[in-house]
Amino acid sequence: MQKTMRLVSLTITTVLLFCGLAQAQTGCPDLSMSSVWQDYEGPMVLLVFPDGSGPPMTEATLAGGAIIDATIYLTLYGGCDNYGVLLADFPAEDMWIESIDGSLVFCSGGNIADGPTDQEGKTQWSRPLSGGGWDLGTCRVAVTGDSSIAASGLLLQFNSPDLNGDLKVDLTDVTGFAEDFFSHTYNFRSDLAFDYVVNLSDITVMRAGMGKSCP
Ligand SMILES: [Ca+2]
Ligand SMILES: [Ca+2]
Repeated sequence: MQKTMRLVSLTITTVLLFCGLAQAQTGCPDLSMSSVWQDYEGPMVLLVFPDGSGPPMTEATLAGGAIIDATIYLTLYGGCDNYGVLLADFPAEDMWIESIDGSLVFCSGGNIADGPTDQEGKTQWSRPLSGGGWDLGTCRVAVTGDSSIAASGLLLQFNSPDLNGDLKVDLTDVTGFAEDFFSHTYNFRSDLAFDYVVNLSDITVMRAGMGKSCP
Protein backbone atom coordinates (compact mmCIF):
# COMPACT_ATOMS: atom_id res chain seq x y z
CA MET A 1 0.00 0.00 0.00
CA GLN A 2 2.82 2.37 0.98
CA LYS A 3 4.58 1.57 -2.29
CA THR A 4 1.39 2.43 -4.24
CA MET A 5 1.03 5.75 -2.33
CA ARG A 6 4.67 6.65 -3.07
CA LEU A 7 4.09 5.86 -6.76
CA VAL A 8 0.95 8.07 -6.86
CA SER A 9 2.79 10.87 -5.05
CA LEU A 10 5.74 10.62 -7.46
CA THR A 11 3.37 10.68 -10.45
CA ILE A 12 1.55 13.79 -9.14
CA THR A 13 4.88 15.54 -8.46
CA THR A 14 6.09 14.72 -11.96
CA VAL A 15 2.86 16.04 -13.51
CA LEU A 16 3.07 19.25 -11.43
CA LEU A 17 6.68 19.77 -12.44
CA PHE A 18 5.82 19.22 -16.08
CA CYS A 19 2.92 21.68 -15.88
CA GLY A 20 5.16 24.20 -14.16
CA LEU A 21 7.70 23.92 -16.96
CA ALA A 22 4.95 24.14 -19.57
CA GLN A 23 3.58 27.34 -17.99
CA ALA A 24 7.05 28.86 -17.89
CA GLN A 25 7.40 28.56 -21.64
CA THR A 26 6.52 31.80 -23.38
CA GLY A 27 6.81 30.78 -26.99
CA CYS A 28 9.17 32.11 -29.59
CA PRO A 29 8.57 35.48 -31.24
CA ASP A 30 8.42 36.11 -34.98
CA LEU A 31 10.05 39.50 -35.44
CA SER A 32 9.21 39.69 -39.13
CA MET A 33 5.54 40.05 -38.16
CA SER A 34 6.11 42.14 -35.01
CA SER A 35 6.24 45.92 -34.99
CA VAL A 36 7.85 48.82 -33.10
CA TRP A 37 6.71 52.43 -33.26
CA GLN A 38 6.56 55.82 -31.55
CA ASP A 39 3.81 58.42 -31.75
CA TYR A 40 6.32 61.03 -32.86
CA GLU A 41 8.84 60.17 -35.55
CA GLY A 42 11.70 62.61 -35.42
CA PRO A 43 14.81 63.50 -33.45
CA MET A 44 14.19 63.60 -29.68
CA VAL A 45 16.62 63.70 -26.76
CA LEU A 46 16.15 61.77 -23.53
CA LEU A 47 18.14 62.60 -20.40
CA VAL A 48 19.33 59.46 -18.60
CA PHE A 49 20.66 59.12 -15.04
CA PRO A 50 22.45 55.97 -13.85
CA ASP A 51 20.03 55.50 -10.96
CA GLY A 52 16.93 55.89 -13.14
CA SER A 53 15.96 59.22 -11.56
CA GLY A 54 15.89 61.04 -14.91
CA PRO A 55 12.73 61.96 -16.78
CA PRO A 56 10.50 59.18 -18.12
CA MET A 57 10.36 58.35 -21.82
CA THR A 58 7.13 60.35 -21.92
CA GLU A 59 9.21 63.50 -21.27
CA ALA A 60 11.88 63.61 -23.97
CA THR A 61 12.92 66.96 -25.44
CA LEU A 62 12.62 68.31 -28.95
CA ALA A 63 15.10 70.72 -30.48
CA GLY A 64 13.83 74.04 -29.14
CA GLY A 65 13.03 72.66 -25.70
CA ALA A 66 9.44 71.39 -26.09
CA ILE A 67 8.58 68.21 -24.18
CA ILE A 68 7.54 65.24 -26.34
CA ASP A 69 6.32 61.73 -25.60
CA ALA A 70 9.02 59.32 -26.85
CA THR A 71 7.34 56.14 -25.56
CA ILE A 72 8.35 53.11 -27.64
CA TYR A 73 5.58 50.58 -28.35
CA LEU A 74 6.07 46.94 -29.33
CA THR A 75 3.54 44.42 -30.60
CA LEU A 76 4.90 40.89 -30.57
CA TYR A 77 3.69 38.01 -32.72
CA GLY A 78 4.58 34.38 -32.19
CA GLY A 79 6.47 32.04 -34.46
CA CYS A 80 7.14 28.31 -34.10
CA ASP A 81 3.94 26.62 -32.87
CA ASN A 82 2.17 29.98 -32.40
CA TYR A 83 2.70 31.40 -35.85
CA GLY A 84 0.65 34.55 -36.45
CA VAL A 85 -0.73 34.62 -32.90
CA LEU A 86 -0.20 37.64 -30.62
CA LEU A 87 2.41 36.58 -28.08
CA ALA A 88 1.26 37.24 -24.49
CA ASP A 89 3.29 37.10 -21.26
CA PHE A 90 6.64 37.40 -23.02
CA PRO A 91 9.13 38.37 -20.28
CA ALA A 92 10.10 42.05 -19.91
CA GLU A 93 13.74 41.15 -19.29
CA ASP A 94 13.96 39.58 -22.77
CA MET A 95 12.99 42.84 -24.50
CA TRP A 96 15.36 45.80 -24.28
CA ILE A 97 16.49 49.03 -25.94
CA GLU A 98 20.03 49.28 -27.22
CA SER A 99 22.17 52.05 -28.62
CA ILE A 100 23.13 51.08 -32.17
CA ASP A 101 26.71 52.30 -31.90
CA GLY A 102 26.99 51.28 -28.25
CA SER A 103 27.90 54.70 -26.90
CA LEU A 104 24.96 54.66 -24.51
CA VAL A 105 25.42 52.12 -21.72
CA PHE A 106 22.82 50.78 -19.33
CA CYS A 107 22.73 49.52 -15.78
CA SER A 108 21.53 45.94 -15.36
CA GLY A 109 17.84 45.91 -16.28
CA GLY A 110 17.92 49.66 -16.94
CA ASN A 111 16.76 49.30 -20.53
CA ILE A 112 14.13 46.54 -20.37
CA ALA A 113 10.43 46.92 -21.22
CA ASP A 114 7.95 48.28 -18.66
CA GLY A 115 6.50 44.78 -18.27
CA PRO A 116 5.74 41.50 -20.06
CA THR A 117 3.56 41.60 -23.17
CA ASP A 118 -0.16 41.78 -22.40
CA GLN A 119 -2.90 39.59 -23.85
CA GLU A 120 -2.67 41.58 -27.09
CA GLY A 121 1.07 40.98 -27.37
CA LYS A 122 1.83 44.61 -26.48
CA THR A 123 4.41 46.21 -24.21
CA GLN A 124 6.18 49.57 -24.07
CA TRP A 125 9.07 51.63 -22.76
CA SER A 126 7.69 54.69 -20.97
CA ARG A 127 9.62 54.75 -17.69
CA PRO A 128 12.99 56.45 -17.08
CA LEU A 129 15.99 54.43 -18.29
CA SER A 130 19.02 53.74 -16.06
CA GLY A 131 22.32 54.37 -17.75
CA GLY A 132 25.00 56.78 -18.87
CA GLY A 133 27.06 57.97 -21.80
CA TRP A 134 25.60 59.84 -24.73
CA ASP A 135 24.42 59.05 -28.21
CA LEU A 136 23.60 61.28 -31.14
CA GLY A 137 22.69 58.29 -33.25
CA THR A 138 19.70 56.03 -33.13
CA CYS A 139 18.50 53.23 -30.89
CA ARG A 140 16.58 50.04 -31.55
CA VAL A 141 14.61 47.35 -29.79
CA ALA A 142 16.11 43.90 -29.30
CA VAL A 143 14.03 40.81 -28.48
CA THR A 144 16.11 38.01 -26.95
CA GLY A 145 19.12 39.66 -28.54
CA ASP A 146 17.62 39.80 -32.03
CA SER A 147 17.45 43.41 -33.21
CA SER A 148 16.13 42.74 -36.71
CA ILE A 149 12.84 44.42 -35.85
CA ALA A 150 12.90 48.10 -36.91
CA ALA A 151 16.60 47.54 -37.52
CA SER A 152 17.10 50.96 -39.08
CA GLY A 153 16.55 52.41 -35.63
CA LEU A 154 14.43 54.99 -33.83
CA LEU A 155 15.32 58.66 -33.87
CA LEU A 156 15.92 58.92 -30.14
CA GLN A 157 19.13 60.47 -28.84
CA PHE A 158 20.45 60.35 -25.29
CA ASN A 159 22.66 62.27 -22.93
CA SER A 160 23.55 61.96 -19.27
CA PRO A 161 25.56 63.70 -16.54
CA ASP A 162 27.58 60.46 -16.65
CA LEU A 163 29.52 61.86 -19.60
CA ASN A 164 32.10 59.10 -19.85
CA GLY A 165 29.58 56.27 -19.53
CA ASP A 166 31.15 54.42 -16.60
CA LEU A 167 27.73 54.37 -14.92
CA LYS A 168 28.63 56.75 -12.10
CA VAL A 169 28.60 60.54 -11.99
CA ASP A 170 31.77 61.88 -10.39
CA LEU A 171 34.58 64.41 -10.78
CA THR A 172 35.76 62.81 -14.02
CA ASP A 173 32.45 63.76 -15.59
CA VAL A 174 32.60 67.25 -14.09
CA THR A 175 36.03 67.72 -15.66
CA GLY A 176 34.68 66.80 -19.09
CA PHE A 177 31.68 69.06 -18.56
CA ALA A 178 33.92 71.97 -17.52
CA GLU A 179 36.02 71.55 -20.69
CA ASP A 180 32.89 71.85 -22.80
CA PHE A 181 31.46 74.69 -20.71
CA PHE A 182 34.53 76.86 -21.15
CA SER A 183 35.24 75.94 -24.75
CA HIS A 184 33.77 77.89 -27.62
CA THR A 185 32.68 74.76 -29.41
CA TYR A 186 29.24 73.28 -28.84
CA ASN A 187 29.38 69.72 -27.53
CA PHE A 188 26.13 67.77 -27.31
CA ARG A 189 27.33 65.54 -24.47
CA SER A 190 27.23 68.51 -22.06
CA ASP A 191 23.96 69.97 -23.33
CA LEU A 192 22.07 68.23 -20.54
CA ALA A 193 19.15 70.67 -20.60
CA PHE A 194 18.88 70.26 -24.34
CA ASP A 195 18.67 73.54 -26.22
CA TYR A 196 21.85 73.63 -28.34
CA VAL A 197 23.65 75.80 -25.75
CA VAL A 198 25.85 74.72 -22.85
CA ASN A 199 25.20 77.19 -20.06
CA LEU A 200 24.02 77.55 -16.45
CA SER A 201 20.89 75.45 -16.94
CA ASP A 202 23.13 72.51 -17.89
CA ILE A 203 25.18 73.00 -14.72
CA THR A 204 21.96 72.53 -12.74
CA VAL A 205 21.41 69.11 -14.32
CA MET A 206 25.07 68.16 -13.84
CA ARG A 207 24.82 69.06 -10.15
CA ALA A 208 21.59 67.03 -9.80
CA GLY A 209 23.38 63.98 -11.18
CA MET A 210 26.46 64.15 -8.95
CA GLY A 211 27.14 60.98 -6.96
CA LYS A 212 24.52 58.91 -8.74
CA SER A 213 25.26 55.37 -9.86
CA CYS A 214 23.37 52.23 -10.79
CA PRO A 215 20.67 51.14 -8.30
CA1 LIG B 1 31.07 58.80 -15.14
CA1 LIG C 1 21.62 73.39 -22.66
